[in-house]
Amino acid sequence: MNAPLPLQHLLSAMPNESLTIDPDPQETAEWREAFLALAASQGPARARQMLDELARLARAGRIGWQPELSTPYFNTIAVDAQPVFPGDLAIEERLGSLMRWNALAMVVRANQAYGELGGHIASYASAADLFEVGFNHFFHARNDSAAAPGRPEQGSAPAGGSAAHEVASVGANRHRGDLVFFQPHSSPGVYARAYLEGRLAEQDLMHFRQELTAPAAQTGQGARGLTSYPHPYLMPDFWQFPTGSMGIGPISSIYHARFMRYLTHRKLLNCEGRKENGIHVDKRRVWGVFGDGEMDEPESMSALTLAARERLDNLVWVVNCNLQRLDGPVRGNGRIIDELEKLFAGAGWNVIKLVWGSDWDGLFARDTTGALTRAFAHTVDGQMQTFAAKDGRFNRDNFFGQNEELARLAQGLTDEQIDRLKRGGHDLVKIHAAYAAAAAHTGQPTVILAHTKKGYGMGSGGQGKMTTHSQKKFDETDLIEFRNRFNLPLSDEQVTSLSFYKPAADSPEMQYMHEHRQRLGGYLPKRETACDVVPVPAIDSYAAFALAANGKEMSTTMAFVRLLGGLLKDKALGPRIVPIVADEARTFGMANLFKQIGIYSSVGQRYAPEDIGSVLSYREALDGQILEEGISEAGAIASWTAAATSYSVHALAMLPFYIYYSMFGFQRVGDAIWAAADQRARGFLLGATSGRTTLGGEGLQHQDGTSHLVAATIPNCRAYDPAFAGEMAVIIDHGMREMLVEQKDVFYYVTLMNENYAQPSLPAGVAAEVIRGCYKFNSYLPIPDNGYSAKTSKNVALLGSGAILTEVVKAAQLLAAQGIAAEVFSVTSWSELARDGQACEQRALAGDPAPGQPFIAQQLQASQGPMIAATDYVRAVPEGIRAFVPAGRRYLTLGTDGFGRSDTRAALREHFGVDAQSIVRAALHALARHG
Ligand SMILES: Cc1ncc(C[n+]2csc(CCOP(=O)(O)OP(=O)(O)O)c2C)c(N)n1
Repeated sequence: MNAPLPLQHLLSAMPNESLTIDPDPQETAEWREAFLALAASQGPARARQMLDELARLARAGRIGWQPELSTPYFNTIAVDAQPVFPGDLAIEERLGSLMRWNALAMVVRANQAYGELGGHIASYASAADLFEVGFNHFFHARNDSAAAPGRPEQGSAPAGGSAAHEVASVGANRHRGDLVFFQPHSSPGVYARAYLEGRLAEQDLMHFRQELTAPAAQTGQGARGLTSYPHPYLMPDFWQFPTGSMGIGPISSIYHARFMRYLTHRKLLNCEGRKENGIHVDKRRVWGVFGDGEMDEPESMSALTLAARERLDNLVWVVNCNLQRLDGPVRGNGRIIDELEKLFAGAGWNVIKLVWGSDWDGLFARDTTGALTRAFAHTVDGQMQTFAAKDGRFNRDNFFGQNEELARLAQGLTDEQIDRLKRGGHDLVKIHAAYAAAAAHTGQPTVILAHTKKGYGMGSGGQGKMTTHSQKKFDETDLIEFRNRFNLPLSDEQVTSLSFYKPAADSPEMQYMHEHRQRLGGYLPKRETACDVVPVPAIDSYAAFALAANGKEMSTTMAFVRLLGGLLKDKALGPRIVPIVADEARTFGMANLFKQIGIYSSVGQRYAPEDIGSVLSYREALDGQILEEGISEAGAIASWTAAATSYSVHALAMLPFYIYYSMFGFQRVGDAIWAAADQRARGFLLGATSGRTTLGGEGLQHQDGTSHLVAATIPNCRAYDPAFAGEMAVIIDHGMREMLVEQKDVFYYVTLMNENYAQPSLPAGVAAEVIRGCYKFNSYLPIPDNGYSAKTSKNVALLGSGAILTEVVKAAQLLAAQGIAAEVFSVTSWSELARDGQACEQRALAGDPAPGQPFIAQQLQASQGPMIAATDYVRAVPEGIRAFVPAGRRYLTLGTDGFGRSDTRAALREHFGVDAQSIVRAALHALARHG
């Protein structure tokens, strides 16, 4: 895994503290010499073999020795193992400097105009070289269209690449692109590149973080506002992956890489390297550039072992170790690179440390005693940050001045040269070597731990400063210093006026930049949406049992699983379905699917399952369809997001159904769902065992009473709480058509219950009303036998959703028995009703003379008397429609606010006041007050 180090570093690295009490130094020296002689004469492979053998002996003898997972603070790739840099260093450095400048100018200008806009410079300053090497040499754009990759239409990019590059791009024609996750606070740098590439105009840059005031938002034309961070929702033709919320990018990148394997293994889309018609098509990779602070997020870490277990060698992470986060150092008193090295190596990743730049090579070569190794070994990151923030003189005195050996190493260097000694993540040659090694590595995911400086080149005011994360004000001196530092071809006037700079179209820089992107298939980031229409079968062909249930008893979960089984059998749609579970398939009665469609496993099934003879046998298979994610809701939702965005990322529409305990959805991984919404996900989330009282004995932590509240806040999420199988079928059918046929960017949240009850057939003609959120289920008139007359009776309208509708129906019957006429409305979606009402209101406020009447008002119009709404969710859910129910009538809501309890459904419903008796009481109370 790690390339060999020069021998003197091995020598210096080996002594450790235990040797200070070495009882037999002579013997120790003999062993060391023997080992070094072996390595020198027979090479590293033989040396490793010998170490393995010794380790085996130590283990067998219970010696209690543990190998260290960390290596010295050096580059993993030895100088003589570096490939020749395949580009023009000078041009790439000039280009990089221009990106840095334009990014800086964009942020500073925005803040000069409006101090409140914010923005970041320091993160990109540290990541710029990491990005640029990727852009120039590694990040492959999608290029699977018939046409060769063209130049961007917008801007003034020159036409035509060299003949050699045209040929190269033909070879790249069928590549569907790498997936690149950009560190969010570095977005200005990505915009700066798109500007040089001609994909964004100067006017666009002038509207960084001004999405609403930009002309495009006002008039639909002209400059558009650039989003703060990568937000596909807001720049749908540009950003692919939202990364603004720390941790979501990392975990998402792993599941995307795994999903590409899934598509390959299921023979839906080959993402591996291969020959096609005699042309080599490169393997598609996922590249993720993330922050070292971001690695603290549980989501960042939680799927590392999955990536290793799945041998995801299509995944490369570049961790930008600038040693700082927002407030201060990531590990002031330790070394984050060492810590991450151990962590990733322990998880089974290939680790490439990219610590020092090329100008350190000479120092290491001259350091025959290992003084540098020893110095780094006791330099913690907080100190390293101080070295970054101070000048060459300080570094000479305080780092190289630590002892004679170090001082001697620095003797030939001026203070300025010391100041400019590069960290690995700022050295294009070293970065290229690391990326090339990562791309060539097989059998494991790779992480590159790139040592950088936060605010690199931002001068005395920014580089390495504790406050640099949010620095966006530069005075004239700082700007001139920056110009000089990066040799920018700008006059003082251009600098102080923060002019954007773009070289002439025929300049070597621009030619070079375009040619390199042409070779890699075009420009990125770029989000595309064209994909095939997947036909959805007629609803009767798979859901007749639910539509005409005829009073059959079942739960809506059972009905859903049966419906899913039917859909999976459809020839066109079936293969596109991705059932996802987080270790709860048996809870939801899905075990029958194990055998029918198999559980995806990248290695098939290497064991005879205990239940092999059973029809429900646990079957893992290479082409298995179910994604069984184990107990990781964060993983399962990332997996769902990968499938739900396949239509865009892979131009292959897939339809994920992730079914889970509803409590562990929006509450547990709400932010990940929000990110999926940003990414315009299309798919179904099924919140099963839902409702605070419908899931009986499980108690407080399991009983969900809030998911619909949160779901309602996500604009492209359509949330439904159907009571009956027929309603559920209509909703799923409609959702599939919206997503697969009409290709709308929506996803559906549907709650399912585990309570068995008689399922009525869906009344004819109500399907459209089910989708809009409410239909009249039935009327319950006073029973004449009891001496009541319909004419003289009082009236109520009862609304209910999900399993509580059964309580509402019982209540209606009880009321009828007491001489009160009750009309029952099944509310399938409180949030859709509320949105419809809000839309009417908005139209009215906008002066529309015919804003329309809210749908819920229309539905309730013909009913009379007070309206009582009951759900298994907190009252705020039915409260959402209060403003839109018919005026002048009492509207009373019943819900399940408070903590859940373990008990029977009946006891729970009584406790929360959502049982039939409570509904009756509420109706009588309302009638008493308002008659
Ligand atoms: C979930 C989440 N929590 C907090 C933040 C606020 N935040 C933005 S950047 C940042 C520090 C990032 O540090 P690091 O990952 O080291 O990146 P750097 O900018 O230093 O390169 C924080 C805490 C966020 N964006 N997302």
